[in-house]
Amino acid sequence: MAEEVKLPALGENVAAGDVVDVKVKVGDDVKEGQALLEVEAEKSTVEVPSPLAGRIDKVLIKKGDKVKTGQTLMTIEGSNGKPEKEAPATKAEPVPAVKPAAAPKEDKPKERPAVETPAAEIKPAPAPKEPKPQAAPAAQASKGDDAVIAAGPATRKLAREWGVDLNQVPGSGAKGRVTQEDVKEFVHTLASGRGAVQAIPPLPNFEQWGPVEYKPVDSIRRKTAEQMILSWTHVPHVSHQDNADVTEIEAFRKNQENKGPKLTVTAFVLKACAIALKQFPQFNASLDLAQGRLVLKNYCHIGVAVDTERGLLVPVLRDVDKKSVYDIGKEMGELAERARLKKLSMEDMRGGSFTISNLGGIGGTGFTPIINYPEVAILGLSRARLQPVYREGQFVPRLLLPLSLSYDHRVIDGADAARFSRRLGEMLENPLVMLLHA
Ligand code: CAO
Repeated sequence: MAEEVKLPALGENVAAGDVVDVKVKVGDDVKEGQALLEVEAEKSTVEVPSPLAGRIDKVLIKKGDKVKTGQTLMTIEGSNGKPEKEAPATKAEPVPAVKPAAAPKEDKPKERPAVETPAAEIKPAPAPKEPKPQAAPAAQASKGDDAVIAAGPATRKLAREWGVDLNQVPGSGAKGRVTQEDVKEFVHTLASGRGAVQAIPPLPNFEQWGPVEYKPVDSIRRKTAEQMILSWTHVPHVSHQDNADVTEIEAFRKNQENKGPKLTVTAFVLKACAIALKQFPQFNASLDLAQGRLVLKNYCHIGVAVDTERGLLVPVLRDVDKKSVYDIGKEMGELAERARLKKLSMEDMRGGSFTISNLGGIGGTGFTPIINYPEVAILGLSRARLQPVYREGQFVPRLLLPLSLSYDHRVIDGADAARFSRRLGEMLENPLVMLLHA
């Protein structure tokens, strides 16, 4: 009898994804573990491997389809007409692990060294290690960490459009299922209490003013939009601007060229941030209003915004405080490359406690980055420029790097933001100071 291949759990609270590639067709012989299709969810692409060796009997999905966890994707006739590996008696439904999809060959720059596939496979729905995002004070406490939110597609669509995290919505349906009415009620409560969320009015028909084109919003853009709405509607942002004199760092960086791994200004800023975050722990925190506490993190995992063809991705560098500038530079280069080659796993993008967004390689004099909720601060960098600086009675040319620090004003006061930025500036101006810290 043919064996059904079902969509395994893609990650915590990830109930569905988009099929971006189907790698087999009916009649194809496949080996156990061979990639059958690629599914994109939560900004990462994962391969669904074949659970057995055999011949493809039916393909029930196509590129572009939305698929849910547990949905039958295809059926396979096992070698000799039966599954090669019997499922253990206790296991009712075999759910294979999924792993990050390999990059398409044509995307791979010819002269770059091969990038290793991450060794660790994504196991179905690992136990969550970080708290759920907290709602505004008007909202009730969120559901248990393990809860996969039960809600229909129309409810999910409504929640997405209104920027509502379904984790936060108390469900009134059977077994706690969240209904459209629950989402509306939730928004109403928030809006009447704090005016934090407002329904977006429907768009006019633009065709009445001229020709238009329609481009589907892909899952990465959708996820980015959801995250931005969540942060922008719940967090009172302030952006503080400063400059850091990176003349010495730039001279050192140029001097080090071809003597070791490539160093960019971002690697030095990451190191400086790791030191400053220890000195200003409220910047390395999350606000838990429901529990009435600030969660101060004793680890330093910094996300770095990476601009890719598919949109913004934010892989996370772990334990930046424990690494040298060389190691940080090397690791950041590898993560950015994996982001651009579609090789990041969901785990690579989780658990950050602070974020850096460097637009300086492109240009600009300053901007107001949006905090990567549930973090409380983000540092934006713009293009470092040679500028005349008045020193000891004369103007001298110095390379000034604009720093734009956005912070959650519920947690961080303006004076602390100014101190934090100045501390960064001092370390970048005099990088030897960084040697004094682990
Ligand atoms: N000012 C001046 N020069 C800068 C700079 C800055 N702020 N940032 C980088 N540079 C320089 C680098 O030092 C490097 O110079 P050399 O070629 O002389 O060595 C060059 O620009 C290219 O750097 P890079 O961009 O390849 O590497 P990076 O480590 O500085 O940055 C990364 C890595 C991933 C941050 C960057 O490639 C990137 O994707 N930036 C965009 C982030 C983004 O989209 N943010 C917006 C998020 S919100 O929509």
